[in-house]
Amino acid sequence: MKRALITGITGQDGSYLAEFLLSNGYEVHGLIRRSSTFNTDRIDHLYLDPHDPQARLFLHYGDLSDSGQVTNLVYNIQPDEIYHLAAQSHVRVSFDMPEFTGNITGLGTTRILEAVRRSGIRTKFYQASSSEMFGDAPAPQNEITPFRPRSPYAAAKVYAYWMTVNYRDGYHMFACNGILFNHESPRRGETFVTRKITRAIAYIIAGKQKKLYLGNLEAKRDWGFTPEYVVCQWLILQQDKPDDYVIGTGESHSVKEFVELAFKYAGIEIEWKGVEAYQKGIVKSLSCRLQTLASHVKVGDTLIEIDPKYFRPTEVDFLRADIIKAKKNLGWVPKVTFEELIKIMVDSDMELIGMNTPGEGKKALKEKGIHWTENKFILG
Ligand code: NAP
Ligand code: G4F
Repeated sequence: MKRALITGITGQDGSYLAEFLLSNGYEVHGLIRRSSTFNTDRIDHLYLDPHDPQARLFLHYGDLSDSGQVTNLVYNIQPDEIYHLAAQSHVRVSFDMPEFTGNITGLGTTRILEAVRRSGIRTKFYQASSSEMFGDAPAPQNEITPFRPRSPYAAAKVYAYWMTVNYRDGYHMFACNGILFNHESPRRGETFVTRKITRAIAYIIAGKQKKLYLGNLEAKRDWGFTPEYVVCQWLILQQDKPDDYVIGTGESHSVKEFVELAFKYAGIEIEWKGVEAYQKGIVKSLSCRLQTLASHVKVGDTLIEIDPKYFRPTEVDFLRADIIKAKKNLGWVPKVTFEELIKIMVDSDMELIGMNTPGEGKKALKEKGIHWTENKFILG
């Protein structure tokens, strides 16, 4: 039985990766932070009491700022594979907390790499690198595109990227970077833009929220479906040689397009009025289904407004992945489209607050052989 250590197991990616590795026979160890409230919602469905002979998921307290504990864990667990996903991962927050972000998102990687080196174990190491590192480098971006980071988060990730490369070259470690473009899912954190939008739609329809306040609507991202991306994280460590890979869909869409399609799927057609960066999203028309489901929403209502507090001092305008290398070496191609991703997320957020959904998200997944039951995705 292979043994994996996942840092960031309570996060979006960590939870899907744990699910994937467990379903492939791994023993999985996860690093979690002590918190005064439970922070294991995303993995509770995977957890068994450690006394249970069937238990293959084990959680350990630790923090990326604590090199002693990180080293102990790496040495004691002796994992075959380490997936280092933990980070202060929010770009906007990194402008408010640049030093903390450098410590956790940047130095955190060095602490794990050093723990591996000092404990002398042979393990494969995956670093969760990010398309944010490309910053304002022209799209499409691939493995040889120069990094031009535009935030403290991106700068910290560039540092961690190069530390990973240096430990691979200097100490012959099987250390790899997965340079992942944005990936989303029903388990995405609620303050990232996609989930903020799909959750707001459900709340607006349920009468629990009046408006959605956003920042820059023009930024373009290459958005994919997370359960497919964690398979790449695993594939990267299954290759004969350690290497770095760009993972994305090759398609890019603006935040505005995401808003329009998500509202439309829920039955609300949006039109934009007002000056460029401060446009308002107004209800142009409502589907029959919605007129019955949400009689409090009316044509002419303003549902979306811009709040400048969500603007960033420096923005990344346009990300689009060139995934030729991943296709060739990993044999990986994403199946879930942008429109399907939106439907999956809207369905899920509506379901979460007990509403009937249009249901097309689930249908699309089924057609692609991805089964979505009881909060789990099983990739065919
Ligand atoms: P996420 O949902 O924000 O999860 C972050 C994880 O890191 C959580 O488990 C969090 O624990 C943990 N963490 C944060 N600070 C920590 C600390 N000081 N010590 C230990 N654990 C800590 O992020 P994600 O979307 O799953 O992304 C996973 C990784 O991929 C991150 O490194 C992110 O930067 C990178 N990435 C993400 C994307 C994307 O589109 N999602 C794209 C490229 C790269 P708590 O639950 O206790 O907060
Ligand atoms: O959803 P976002 O916060 O994601 P961002 O900044 O692209 O970062 C995510 O993807 C990276 C990969 O490229 C990861 F490395 C990182 O960890 C994280 O997962 O913002 C997307 C875009 C930005 O251009 C932002 O300015 O949406 C724009 N935006 C507009 N209004 C907003 C909002 N972003 C957020 N979070 N909230 C808004 O209200």
